[in-house]
Amino acid sequence: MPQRRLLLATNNPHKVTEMRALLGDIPFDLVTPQDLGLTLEVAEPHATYLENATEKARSFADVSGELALADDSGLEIDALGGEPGVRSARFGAPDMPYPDRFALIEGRLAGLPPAQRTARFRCVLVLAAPPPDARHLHTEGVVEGQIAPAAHGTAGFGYDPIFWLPERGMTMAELTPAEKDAISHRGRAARAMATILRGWK
Ligand code: ITT
Repeated sequence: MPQRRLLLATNNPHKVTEMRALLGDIPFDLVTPQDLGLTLEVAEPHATYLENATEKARSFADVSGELALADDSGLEIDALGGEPGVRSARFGAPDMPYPDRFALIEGRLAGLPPAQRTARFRCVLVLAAPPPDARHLHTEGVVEGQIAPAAHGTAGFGYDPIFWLPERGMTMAELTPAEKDAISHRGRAARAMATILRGWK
């Protein structure tokens, strides 16, 4: 019997790679917007991950008629009052290269000791059913760390090279993909979502 489909409601290829690994054993065929020939840019005007992720999941489910899973995530730096937060993908300028963003952040944290460089990655996943079923639900995951003064590592994406994991003595970008998945914000949110999807009727 063909499996049901789950649309990964994202235009970020790094998220797709991580979600494929994290949701590999659920009873759904994972498809991307590209697989469906779908081009959809959803504005993310809201102040919370949950509102933005709900908007993305709902929009993709409505347009495609598929069960859709959206991810809204970001880096929260305590000394910057939680910035860049929901604006992580646009911090500095929408297309600013990450090394420039790292410099911007370090410019604002310069001189702070490690104890005042605390930060976390947060991920909110929203699952939205296609019409006429209007159900949606969410899971959330967090990983705590610090902002490293300089970038290290080449794995992962986004802010991973400056996200220092004190208990590992390395940045998120120095972990293998499997090691990142085991501890990451997305890994935590995805494992909770996988449990829900295994029981989804
Ligand atoms: P979609 O909206 O299409 O899913 P996006 O990249 O615009 O893609 P977000 O608005 O949720 O998604 O922004 C998330 C940003 O947070 C992402 O672009 C990175 O800058 C940062 N981020 C999220 N998860 C991360 C991770 O695992 N490692 C490093 N940076 C991450």
